Amino acid sequence: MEILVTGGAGFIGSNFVHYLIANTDAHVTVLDALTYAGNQKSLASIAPERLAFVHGNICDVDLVNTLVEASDAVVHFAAESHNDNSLANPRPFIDTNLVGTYTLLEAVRRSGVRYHHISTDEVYGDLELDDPQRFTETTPYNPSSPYSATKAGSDLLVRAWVRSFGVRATISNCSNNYGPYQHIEKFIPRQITNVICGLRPKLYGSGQNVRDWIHATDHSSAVWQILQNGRIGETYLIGADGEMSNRAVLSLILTLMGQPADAFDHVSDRPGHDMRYAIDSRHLRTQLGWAPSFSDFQSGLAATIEWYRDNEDWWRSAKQATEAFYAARGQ
Ligand code: NAD
Ligand code: TDX
Repeated sequence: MEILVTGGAGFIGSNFVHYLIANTDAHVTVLDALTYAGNQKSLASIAPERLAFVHGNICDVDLVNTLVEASDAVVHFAAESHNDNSLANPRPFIDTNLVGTYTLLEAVRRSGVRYHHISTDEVYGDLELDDPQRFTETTPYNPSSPYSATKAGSDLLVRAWVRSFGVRATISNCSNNYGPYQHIEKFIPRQITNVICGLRPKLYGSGQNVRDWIHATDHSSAVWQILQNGRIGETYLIGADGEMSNRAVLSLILTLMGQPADAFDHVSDRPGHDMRYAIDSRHLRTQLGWAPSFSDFQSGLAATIEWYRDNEDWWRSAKQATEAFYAARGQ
């Protein structure tokens, strides 16, 4: 099987490629523009006979058509993925998340190739801390940020291309991922690398905000399950019952790294900051028999901390620019 993975040099895309190499016989082609968020080192350990790397943009119609026609399936991870960047400059989010997805949809429409679309729980907006509800496949879309609005728009394009043109597509909306190869702009690796660098971790606002954490390997196994056995046209929510407040996650990082649990700074809150995400993944679990394998967040987090300690050459060159971006925003 020939699988085209867009965004395979990014955080979750590279974890998915490693999952495919370890658990299937598939040959993988990665299409990645190597933006600030892409890192080819994340794929360096993979044997060249299993992986082809194409440096290119998902908005490049001719390139996308050629690569899609040569594939049995497309799994689309490529995106501008960071909420804070979308607040500073939304334009790349329109181009990549909307026009890029449109370009891929037109290619699979022409060729009939199977397509899986990677999306986020943020399309549903947020929940109150005490709301007994969690997001399900029928929760109305209500995105808050330019990032989540473009992801919501891309999901709706997929649904329209399935209904109007018979494209063979599935969609998954996953909660917050953690694990190796995550860019240090994101919450968990930012705080881990701050501690390693002797900088104080930074908590937005009160830190009561809740995220629903899942290991990137569990996200990958769910996507592989959906690609093989998911029903065309369906949406699957992926989550591992990992709700935790940002403050609790940060205290755990500090404790695991031998620091006092309160050795962090409160900084300006994110404008429009979503309060809580929570996923009800029963549809995926009952229909496709999927279950996560990382059930202990503390040990998964400890392994992630070790990975950033052991792989300083992977992230060090991005640290100064990342912190300069946040410093200019008072964060
Ligand atoms: P990331 O920012 O780490 O990686 C994105 C990758 O896409 C990078 O390698 C980048 O170079 C590439 N890319 C960006 N624009 C491109 C373009 N125009 N053409 C080709 N390649 C391009 O992102 P991530 O955190 O790995 O997220 C991957 C996907 O998963 C996204 O679609 C995101 O919305 C979704 N998602 C992420 C999370 C999370 O917690 N990180 C949760 C749910 C869903
Ligand atoms: O320094 C920080 N301090 C802080 O308190 C950073 C970078 C973040 N935060 C907070 C904001 C969020 O409540 O931590 C939480 C997580 O922040 P991010 O890592 O930026 O993730 P989030 O905004 O929740 O979005 C993530 O999950 C859904 C991914 O970045 C998205 O791509 C995905 O769709």
